[in-house]
Amino acid sequence: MKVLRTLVCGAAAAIVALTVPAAADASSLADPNGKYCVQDLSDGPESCFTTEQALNAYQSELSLTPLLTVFRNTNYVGSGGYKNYVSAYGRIYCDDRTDYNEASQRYLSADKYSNGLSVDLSISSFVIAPNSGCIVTFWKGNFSGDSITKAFSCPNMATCYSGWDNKARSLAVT
Ligand SMILES: [Ca+2]
Repeated sequence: MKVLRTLVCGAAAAIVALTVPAAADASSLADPNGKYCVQDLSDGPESCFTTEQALNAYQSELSLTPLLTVFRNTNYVGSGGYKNYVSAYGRIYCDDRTDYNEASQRYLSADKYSNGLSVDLSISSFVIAPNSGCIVTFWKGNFSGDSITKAFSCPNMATCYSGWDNKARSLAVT
């Protein structure tokens, strides 16, 4: 019923405004209590949705392809919890500059996976968007302490980088 109601509202809005930005429909499905979230900006707003389908629709309509997806489990198992990070500049790639963060989070304790669990001290695998040119840096502190900077996806933080499984507390995509 919720979907039906939203569609009806969207149709009514289209009649009144005649032109409705494509993103408006997907954005209208946003639910602050939803567990399927995407972080839009550096320490900025995130958009959450009740269903994975709604999150995907939102990202699709905004042309937002996650530059980085982190997983609570190894081998990119989404059912164990995942979180997407998209470009703060609305891009699907990273340029050569490394002094601008395309996406970042100083306090991963503020971020939740799709299943509601905290991202802090729990990342076990991650995917960097293929051909995006992005690199990711993880820190063991809040933009402080030991760090690693990587350009390729990793299915198992324990074997890719010794001592880094469940250790990241902040990250930046550049
Ligand atoms: Ca983990």
